[in-house]
Amino acid sequence: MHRPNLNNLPPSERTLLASLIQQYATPGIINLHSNAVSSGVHNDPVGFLSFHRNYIAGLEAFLIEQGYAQWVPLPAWNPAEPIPEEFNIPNSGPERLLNLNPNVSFSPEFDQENLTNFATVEELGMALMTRHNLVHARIGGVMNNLRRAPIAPIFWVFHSFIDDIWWEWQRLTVVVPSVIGLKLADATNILSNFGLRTMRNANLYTSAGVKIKQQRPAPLTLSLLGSVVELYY
Ligand SMILES: [Cu+2]
Repeated sequence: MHRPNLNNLPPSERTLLASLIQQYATPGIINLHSNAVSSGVHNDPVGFLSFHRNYIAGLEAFLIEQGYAQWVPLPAWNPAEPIPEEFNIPNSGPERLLNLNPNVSFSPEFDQENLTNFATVEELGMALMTRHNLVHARIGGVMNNLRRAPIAPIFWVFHSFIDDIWWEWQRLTVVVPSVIGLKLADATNILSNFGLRTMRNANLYTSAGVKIKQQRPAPLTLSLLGSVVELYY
């Protein structure tokens, strides 16, 4: 796993992170997810993965903006472990989380050494969705309400965990298509079909085509008509 484990953070940091997530999760942000539910994202294995990756990226951008780059990439909560008390939100009212120990393991099927048994992203996404649904159902409360679930901070770090599995699968399997010489917009389109996206970063320039760097979130850098992009899994 490449995202830090939420349960390894000191409680005071978890408290702060949970409150920042709540600040970010305004009604407009909740609606983005609710609209995605309406358009069927949770029945489409690829849409499921890519929608939530972008959704988390919005929070990560907010954290950077607020001066908390240390939580980017967003920490991940493994649902084989209990929800930490600082993430027991909401803890009262009709939407309160009902079960802090859903006890759902993603092992061994989603362990690194078994990930390549998923031949396609559709297969992986389908298997992840099923297991993911069980976690939502077992936590209950607002987490069992697809349209409102992102009001719970645990939603975000749980999806961070799912995304990390996809990221790892991509790292092991995805062949990055050549986009050298294309305009940034065209390259971005092609790459998005592979679940990859471009980002500007002038510090990681390489003119030698695709280069994989061992850092999270594993940027691949290439030269596109003189502009520099990073490809993030
Ligand atoms: Cu979910």
